[in-house]
Amino acid sequence: EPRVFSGVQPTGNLHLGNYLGAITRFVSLQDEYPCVYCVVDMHAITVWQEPIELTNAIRSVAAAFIAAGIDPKKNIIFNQSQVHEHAELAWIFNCVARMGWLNRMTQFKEKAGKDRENASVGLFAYPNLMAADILAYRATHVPVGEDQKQHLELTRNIAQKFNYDFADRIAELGYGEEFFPITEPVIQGPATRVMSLRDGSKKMSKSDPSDYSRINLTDDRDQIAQKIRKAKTDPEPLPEEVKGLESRPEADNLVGIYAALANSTREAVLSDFRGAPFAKFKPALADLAVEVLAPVNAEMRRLLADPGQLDEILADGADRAAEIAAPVIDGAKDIVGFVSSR
Ligand code: AQP
Repeated sequence: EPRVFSGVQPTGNLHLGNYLGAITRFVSLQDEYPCVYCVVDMHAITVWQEPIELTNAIRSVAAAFIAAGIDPKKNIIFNQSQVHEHAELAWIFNCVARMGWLNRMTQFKEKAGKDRENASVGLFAYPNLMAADILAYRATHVPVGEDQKQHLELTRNIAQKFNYDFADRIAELGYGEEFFPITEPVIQGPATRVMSLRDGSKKMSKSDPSDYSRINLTDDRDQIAQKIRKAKTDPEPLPEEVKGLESRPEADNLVGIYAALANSTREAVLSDFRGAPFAKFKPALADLAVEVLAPVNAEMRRLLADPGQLDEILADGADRAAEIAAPVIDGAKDIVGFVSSR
């Protein structure tokens, strides 16, 4: 039975990469599948978060989900730490996943940097918690940006190893051949990897020290226009065909952003602009970005003005999420051989 799950970390300002690579994809899947979208606050604390900022960021991600068009009645929007099943399943997965698998995770290497001895244990085990998030709902499809591909591969490996290690028990208890599905990543659209506006070789990221590297969902019209005007480019005009974007990372990035904002493709954008110079393309991109983001921004502000209502939406979502996750985690505990108290 198909189900979509994905999460976003409440770790600072959401940016255009999060929006185009993930959140707009969440919206487009909601008519096709039952969807569960999570504010992954337990992931956030794998690196230090000021408590008050974390609280605000949690509500801000929930507001962004709703402002972007996710319907919290039709789907589930909730906060990871409110559904304890995630942590329980993550512990079981800590005991399924191998050190060698996690040692290969490039995100840990990037985030831990040179001072690995000082990284939190949570940052290292992060992908196991992510596997638990997904598999607690037996999710079959996970929309993410390109950067999460390796973690999803790990989720598949964990599901496979669990299904294999406990195969006899899974069959004996009547679950058939596999208890956890082998989840498919959904990495689609023209903006699966939005790059920094200052450096076409780095992804747009919340933690980049330069605010000019990214467009935040909270930026106003002037900030958006100024950041696009200052975005790094080469001196050539736009090519007429997609082939001409090869080895021009900054141009490719801006055209990809335009295509995603316009719900179009790189091909169509290039054919519309017919080799225009950046002096013409950038203002058009800025106008489009403002046109798309301004209503999202306004709706986020409106929602954030009533935190009590957002908290209610999250609490309701958590109740509905737990209804799905609880029997799955009970099943997993039974399979492992724990004695049930119920
Ligand atoms: N630049 C990006 N382009 C496309 N998709 C992106 N995503 C993140 N950056 C880009 C996708 O957004 C979703 C939520 O991401 P996250 O906040 O959970 O984690 P992250 O990837 O660690 O985000 P950041 O902004 O890059 O934060 P830092 O700076 O802390 O590393 C995911 O689906 C992700 O793929």
